[in-house]
Amino acid sequence: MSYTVAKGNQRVDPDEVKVSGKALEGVVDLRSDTVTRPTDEMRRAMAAAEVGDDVYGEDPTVNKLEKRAAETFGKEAALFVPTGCMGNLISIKIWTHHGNEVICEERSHVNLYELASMSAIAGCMARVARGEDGILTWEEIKAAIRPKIYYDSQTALICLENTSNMAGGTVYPTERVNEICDEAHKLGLKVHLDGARIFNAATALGDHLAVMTKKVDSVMFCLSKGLGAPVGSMVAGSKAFIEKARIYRKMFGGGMRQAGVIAAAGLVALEKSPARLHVDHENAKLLSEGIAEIPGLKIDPKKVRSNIVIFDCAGTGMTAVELCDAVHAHSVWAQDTALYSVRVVTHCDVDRPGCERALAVLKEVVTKKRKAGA
Ligand code: TLP
Repeated sequence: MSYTVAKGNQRVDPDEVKVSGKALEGVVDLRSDTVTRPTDEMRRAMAAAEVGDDVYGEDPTVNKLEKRAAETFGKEAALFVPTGCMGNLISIKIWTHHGNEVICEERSHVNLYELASMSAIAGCMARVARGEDGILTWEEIKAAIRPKIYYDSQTALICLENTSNMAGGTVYPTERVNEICDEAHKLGLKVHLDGARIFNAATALGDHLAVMTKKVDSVMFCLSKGLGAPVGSMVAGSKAFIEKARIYRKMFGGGMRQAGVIAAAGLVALEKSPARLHVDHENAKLLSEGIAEIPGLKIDPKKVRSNIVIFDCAGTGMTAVELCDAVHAHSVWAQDTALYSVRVVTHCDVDRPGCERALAVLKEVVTKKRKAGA
């Protein structure tokens, strides 16, 4: 049997486009905010990074990044991990035992895109709940909690995702997160936050990260998404949690050595990138408003609050893969996320003219198809 990555990811042929050191020349790559290239400042910081062996705790740049991350989130400690998936898995492993259940939203990354690692490695079952626009209420979570019957698998953890990626970058109000944490804690349950894009949520809410995440037991966030770093994510929580996280990171093969080289870019991302995220949100708004005006495409721009735009293309006569292929021919890259669902994500390597071009191409492709079908 052979495996493949998603059709959208396969479209990239490295020889197809010239790489200019930053974005791909002539391409508007809206597949994800994971595609960004490090800025010149990041590259300079990487070249100049002081390093040491981080498995011995001796990499000064990693130590600095971990300290800054903990401070930013008002947590006791933080740990640099290679990926968001590993950060989530480490957290799930710490808060659960084999045979436990983890409550998460149906469309959440831990449920759909982490290779069932919570089952395969942590030994847990995902218990999914459906929240309007990906945002769960305490009532919806409560309904999924298992009664304390000895032959029932037991709920141990609630995993929230902010922003909710596959619901279109929607944002948890901080009061909602606090209510969920308070109620969960009363029942002895832990709350982990997949905050891959928590900086986007903070920008949308105008809230402080430490306030937004005060009550969660652990938080994972990505340096390599909207913040633009080439590699890396962080987990943050209590000292005791991070001590365990360090052990599981090593167990999962993620103990890195002179990781200061990548942590240096992470530090630049952490300090510099949050201030420009509103630009990505404005561009996403522009895209969503333009898309809503194209006959055959459906989206409610009012729901677009951050850098992710997911729209329905069923009315075009094309599947999402066909639509993505058609725009790709015009150097606009988008990601199919379901049969008739397409995702475009804004980030620091796509500017407003790029988004305007993407809209013009979408319009042209859809209009052509509709005329051909008429
Ligand atoms: N998301 C990627 C894909 O895997 C879908 C993307 O392009 O959006 N949590 C959330 C909410 C995420 O969106 C992602 C990646 C992760 C965790 C995992 O991060 P990495 O890729 O660093 O393991």
